[in-house]
Amino acid sequence: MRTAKLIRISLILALFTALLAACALPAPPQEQPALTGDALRVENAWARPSPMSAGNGAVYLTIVNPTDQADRLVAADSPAAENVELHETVNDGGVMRMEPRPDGFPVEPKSIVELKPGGKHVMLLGLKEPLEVGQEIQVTLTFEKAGEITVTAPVKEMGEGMEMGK
Ligand SMILES: [Cu+2]
Repeated sequence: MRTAKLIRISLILALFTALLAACALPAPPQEQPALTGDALRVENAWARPSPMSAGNGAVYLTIVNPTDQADRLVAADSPAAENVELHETVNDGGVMRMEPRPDGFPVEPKSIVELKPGGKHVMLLGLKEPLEVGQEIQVTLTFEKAGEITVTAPVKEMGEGMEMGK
C-alpha cells in the first residue's frame, strides 16, 4: 500500500522534472564550445524541422573565434533552399518578430557568437523539400576574413516551448 503510493509520487515527480527540463531546453543539448585553437570555426550546427505546410526553415550554430582578429559572418547559402538569409529575431514591445540582417553578424576577436532559437539565425527560404528529424543539410557560411566554411547541419527536434521566434 505504502509502496504503491511512493511509486505514484515518484512517477509524478519524474514527469514534472521531464516537463521542467523540456521547458528549460531551447535547443538540443550540445557540447559547450571553448575558445581554443588558432582559427575561426563553426560548431554545433543544426536545423529545426520545418512544419508540413511551411516552406521555410532555420539553421542555428555557434561561431568560435579564438583569434585576435575581428571577423564578420556576411552570407550563408545552402543547396536545401532557394534563398538563404541572415536574420535576427527581436522582441518588439512583447511581439517577437524577425528582421533580415543584410550586413550579417560581427564576430569580435576571442569571442563566441551563438545563432540560436529566438535570436540570430540562418533563414532558409523556399525549402526544396521539408526538413525532417534525422536528415542532414549542408550550409556554407561566408566570413569576411575566414572565407567560406561549409558545415553539415542535422535536423533536430526543438526543445518544448520554443515554437515561436525562429
Ligand atoms: Cu528568419
